[in-house]
Amino acid sequence: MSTDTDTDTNTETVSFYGHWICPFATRVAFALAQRGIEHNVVNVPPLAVRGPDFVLPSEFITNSPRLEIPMLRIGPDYLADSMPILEWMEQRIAGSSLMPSDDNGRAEVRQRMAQIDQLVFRPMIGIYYGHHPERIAQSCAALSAALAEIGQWLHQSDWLVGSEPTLAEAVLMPLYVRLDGLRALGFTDPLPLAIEQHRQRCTELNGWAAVQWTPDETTEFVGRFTAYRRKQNAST
Ligand SMILES: N[C@@H](CCC(=O)N[C@@H](CS)C(=O)NCC(=O)O)C(=O)O
Repeated sequence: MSTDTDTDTNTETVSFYGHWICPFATRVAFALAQRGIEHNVVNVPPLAVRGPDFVLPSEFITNSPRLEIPMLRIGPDYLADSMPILEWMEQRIAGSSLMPSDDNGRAEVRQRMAQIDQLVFRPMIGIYYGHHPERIAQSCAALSAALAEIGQWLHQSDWLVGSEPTLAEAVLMPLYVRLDGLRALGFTDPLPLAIEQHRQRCTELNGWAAVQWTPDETTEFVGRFTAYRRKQNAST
């Protein structure tokens, strides 16, 4: 893995604005922990989870153009949006990189990140925001097809790109974090063996401990979306 960076700003304060329930925030939380980057955590619940008295931090309002988590501060600078944040962390914070040192390897990681984002996130979110059984079944089928394709990548290596975990693992991690919740919400297909083995390996990484859900968090996630489905179905 590369230790090349444009500038060494490891002495700068890093603050992470996120929330456990947000899959995009999980990507950044994982990368911070996996890389061992010291940081402050500022909990910013998404709108649907926010209590009525919650006040958004002023610097979040100023620096997250869509008012979305995750947002990261490095020294005086801020950035929102998970994929650009992951890249920015690589440029701004030296050491323990999650990118290969060669251009081809980096290009492959970026390609895999984009593929995971496109293939996995839409059906994954479609499962828990789905309320019509047919749409939920379609999302489950699309997620299984995505995992079958990603499973192929793992036939050459233990990791999604090359011989070590990379930012591609950071992008996929939210699936593994909420898998039990997805199961409870109707995703019953077995994981391809290569994906199950990859999931197991990921749970042994340092970053996993920072993002894994407690049983209570899984229960809260399932309860929220069960109630959401009930409400949607009652109004249609
Ligand atoms: N493309 C963004 C999406 C981020 C996003 O959708 N965040 C949600 C929470 S999971 C959010 O903050 N929504 C605004 C809100 O709920 O207040 C990324 O990859 O970071």
